[in-house]
Amino acid sequence: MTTATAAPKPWIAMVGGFLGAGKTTLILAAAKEVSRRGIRSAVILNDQGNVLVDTGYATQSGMQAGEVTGGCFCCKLSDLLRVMGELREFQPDVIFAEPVGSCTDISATILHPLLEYRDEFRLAPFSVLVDRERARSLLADGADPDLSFLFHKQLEEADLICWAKSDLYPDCPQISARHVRQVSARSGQGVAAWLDEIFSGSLSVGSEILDIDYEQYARAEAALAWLNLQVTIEPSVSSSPAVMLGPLLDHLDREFTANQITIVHLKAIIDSPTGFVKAAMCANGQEPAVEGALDASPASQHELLLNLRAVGSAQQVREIVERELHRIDGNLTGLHVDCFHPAAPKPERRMARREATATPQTF
Ligand SMILES: Nc1nc2c(ncn2[C@@H]2O[C@H](COP(=O)(O)OP(=O)(O)OP(=O)(O)O)[C@@H](O)[C@H]2O)c(=O)[nH]1
Ligand SMILES: [Mg+2]
Repeated sequence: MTTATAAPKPWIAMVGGFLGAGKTTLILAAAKEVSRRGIRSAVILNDQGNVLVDTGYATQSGMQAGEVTGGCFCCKLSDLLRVMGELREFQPDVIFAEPVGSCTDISATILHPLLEYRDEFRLAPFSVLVDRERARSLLADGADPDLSFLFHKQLEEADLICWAKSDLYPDCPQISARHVRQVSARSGQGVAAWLDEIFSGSLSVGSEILDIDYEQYARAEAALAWLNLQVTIEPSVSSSPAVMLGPLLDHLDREFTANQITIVHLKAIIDSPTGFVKAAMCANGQEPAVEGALDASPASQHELLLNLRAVGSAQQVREIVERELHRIDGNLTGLHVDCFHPAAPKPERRMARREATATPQTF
């Protein structure tokens, strides 16, 4: 790993949680909060494919971003270490890292291996974000067994559970976990206190190592269809980014619902010379959450990135997305679509024994 700078050891803060839990949004809110304190931060995004909406969003938001693509952090640990080293060139005090939202066993395959690099990095406790509505559906009887398995495993290995989106859900259900708090990236509630806690040295890192059946884990991840898409759109009539994106998401939602494909997280970012717009939905029929330049002027060219995670057939998902894209009145160029069911996770390393886990140093 690169040790080119004489800067103090940066913190590595892993922020996990299920697809759509609010990881990227919280990291961006946390970056603003630490910046107010004069602390520099960077982020590492991660995905099974390439062409990441999250990286586009983080970069548009002014954050120094690196990414590990083509597999989760655990299967790409050497890539994660390389990107952590590369980001040190920018002398961040904190590097937030967001594992793939369907990924688990992070304590054994990422945190404990990273603890061996404590001469170069300080590791913060592992925060796992939980969306209350997702928890309600995945903890209920009759929940999708694959998604429920992943969700339970993620909760089990958290050093700290954060009930996310507290602006929407002020109450959080009782769960048996040692450390729990509430945050809202949207209102800012709890973000500063969360940061204070993870950098206080008061919580252990990698306190739980999972007992996990990798065959079941592989089956659960493979139940998801994964689509990452990039395209340049030149509409016949100049249009604002919001006008380009809104109808596309509406049509996709309608078609997925008609074909019994369950949206787990559909997110898109459209970048135009007049501004960018990001939109996301975490369920069929949900009003998309939209951010960015909603009032941007019409433009003649737009770069679209779209990432979809859904329960259904990858082949069918690809057909629907390509069909809806081609309904747009205009020219499409540079279309690149990756669509697959995630391969079985094969971690580069797995440490089944617990290391010493205290984090004694603070800022
Ligand atoms: N109201 C509200 N919405 C939020 C908050 N945080 C995130 N969201 C919304 O939740 C959706 C998912 O947020 P992301 O930050 O993309 O979630 P993620 O966990 O990074 O998702 P993946 O990377 O796909 O796993 C987006 O529509 C966000 O705008 C919050 O604090 N309050
Ligand atoms: Mg994200």
